[in-house]
Amino acid sequence: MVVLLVLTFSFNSFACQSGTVANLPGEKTPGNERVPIYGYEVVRAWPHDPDAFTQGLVFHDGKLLESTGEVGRSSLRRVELETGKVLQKVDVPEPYFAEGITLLKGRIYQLTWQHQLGFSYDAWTLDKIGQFNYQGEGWGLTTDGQSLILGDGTNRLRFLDPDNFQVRKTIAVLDGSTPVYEINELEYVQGEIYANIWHADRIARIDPQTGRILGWIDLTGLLSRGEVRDEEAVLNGIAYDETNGRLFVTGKLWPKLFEIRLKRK
Ligand SMILES: [Ca+2]
Repeated sequence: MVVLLVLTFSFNSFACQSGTVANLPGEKTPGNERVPIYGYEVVRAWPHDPDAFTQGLVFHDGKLLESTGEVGRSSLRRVELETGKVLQKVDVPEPYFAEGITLLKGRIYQLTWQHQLGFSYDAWTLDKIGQFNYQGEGWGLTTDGQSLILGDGTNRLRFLDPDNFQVRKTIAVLDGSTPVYEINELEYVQGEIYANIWHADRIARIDPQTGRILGWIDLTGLLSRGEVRDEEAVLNGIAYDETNGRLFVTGKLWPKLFEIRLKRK
């Protein structure tokens, strides 16, 4: 009984610290449940620009849209899946460090890391059509078709109204009762949010309603040792081809991009 009270108390305290959190404390006893772990099999591997510091990845109309980071090297690109060839590129000027992207209603939204400024583009031409502000850092971005879902490197995901960028709701991502920090690139996949975790070989599967971790995808060994040297060349970049149910993953400065299929471990 005491343990239960302590757990409930800490869970509630956490939710309060995070502002308006949509999680429902007490709905389930947090903590002791083991979430499923998934492995993978590689369906196909394709070339990927090894100079692309991947921060955002989206599949659209048979091509990939990719956002690359680092000051002076940031960009938005349209990339041919099969060859990795950059078909179109818009440079993001200094001092901005580009981060996550998503596509909603014909517009691409792109975050920047620390400038609290995002850019929007026409998805067909990549013409820049606007900019917007948000609080805190910008890391990953995706959409459920209604809101922009923004990660800031903590365990919070904020749902923004794409018309005025006001926060509609915030969820705290928890694995049982443990906050999952440094949530990076995001992808909305069949009613779940898939998320890279910075410097981890794992993708989190997150319930968009509660923030609860529904499963982990273990991608250990996807890229062979020695294929990248940079310490920051970590797994980052998830895209989903909704029409054909294909899941793509890559990493920062990775020479390859993979289509993978999940296997329950
Ligand atoms: Ca993505």
